[in-house]
Amino acid sequence: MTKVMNVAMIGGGFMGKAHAMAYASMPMFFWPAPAIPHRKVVVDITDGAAEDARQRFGFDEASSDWRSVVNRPDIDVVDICTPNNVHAEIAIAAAKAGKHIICEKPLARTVDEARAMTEAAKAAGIIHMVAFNYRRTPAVALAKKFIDEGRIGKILNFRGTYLQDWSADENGPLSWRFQKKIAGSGAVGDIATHVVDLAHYLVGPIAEVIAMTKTYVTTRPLQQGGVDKLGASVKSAGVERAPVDVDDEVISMLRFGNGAIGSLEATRNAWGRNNFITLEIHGTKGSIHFNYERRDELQVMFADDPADARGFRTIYTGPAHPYGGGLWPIPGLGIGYSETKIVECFDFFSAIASGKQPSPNFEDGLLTELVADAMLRSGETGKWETVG
Ligand code: SOE
Repeated sequence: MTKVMNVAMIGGGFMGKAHAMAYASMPMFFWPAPAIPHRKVVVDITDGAAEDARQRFGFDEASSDWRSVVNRPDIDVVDICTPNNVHAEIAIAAAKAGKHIICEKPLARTVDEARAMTEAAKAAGIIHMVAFNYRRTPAVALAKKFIDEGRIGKILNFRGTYLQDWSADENGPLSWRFQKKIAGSGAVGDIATHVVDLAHYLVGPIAEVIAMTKTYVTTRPLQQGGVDKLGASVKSAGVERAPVDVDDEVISMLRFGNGAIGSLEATRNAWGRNNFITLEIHGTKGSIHFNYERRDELQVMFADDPADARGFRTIYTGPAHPYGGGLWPIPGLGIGYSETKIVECFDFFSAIASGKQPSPNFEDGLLTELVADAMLRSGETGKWETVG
């Protein structure tokens, strides 16, 4: 009999939707499943919001008191889908209560918080994971396989971008993502960290950065009705505006510990770019290119191909590729954001079943936070900053 594990999900917003969907779907894709996640309790900030989330996302119970929920003996897993400002408090309490934890990215607002969470998780001996889901795209995992097999050779250069446009409208409301006390930082913490995580996964640890950060829109209309709408324009006339105190954009050069060099750009103000995560990696034996907006494809060039056939080839991921056994049976049927979350859920419960930490775990999340911190420092000093 496959083990059933009770999940308490804290936060019933956008990420709550993604995680609840993954809990329901994971065993349908990956069977036999490493465990069956049972949607036991969902927590939100009011009883009404929690009850809404319970009905919508299929949980047994609703609560507005995360503290009592994380201490319940019948809860096996705590899932943190809240804004960043409460990640540390919830994770530390859940670790002390001996629960396995999956936490949305970025791990925390600051290095100090990320370090405290990592220490608590390690001391408790629980399984911990940070939800950097883009590693879970089969084409990205295939890139990792080619790199690990040496088929690209020694990696020389990494170029990564994450471009979106949901904050390009200056009348988009002041979501918590524009407030340092809640988010920690702007594009750096929210989306550059995804690219840092991918760079760490594919290339290795980043050792030094030099970065420019920029805030284009310095005030925004206050959110109406407390709803966290991403990018939805509000009528600015008569709506009180408040300061934005985080970065809109970061451009950084990177030095990796293994000698590779690279660059990273992240912005949420690039009109026309929706979820434009691109990676290009050049090695001594070939190159790799990936664009999340064409996420079923990996572009690969092998330099030892005959001269008359040399060039990028397009591989459509399917059953022959990572996670292919669980996902769809024919290449080209296509995956979406949901599947990356289903794979993430599979990897998390596989880690619990095997007792081996998954990656990225809180230690990896802390390393990413250290890079983000170095970028923010460099944005101030204009100098190369060491990570750590
Ligand atoms: C907003 O930039 C956002 O929701 C990020 O917070 C997510 O991590 C990203 O996957 C999609 O965009």
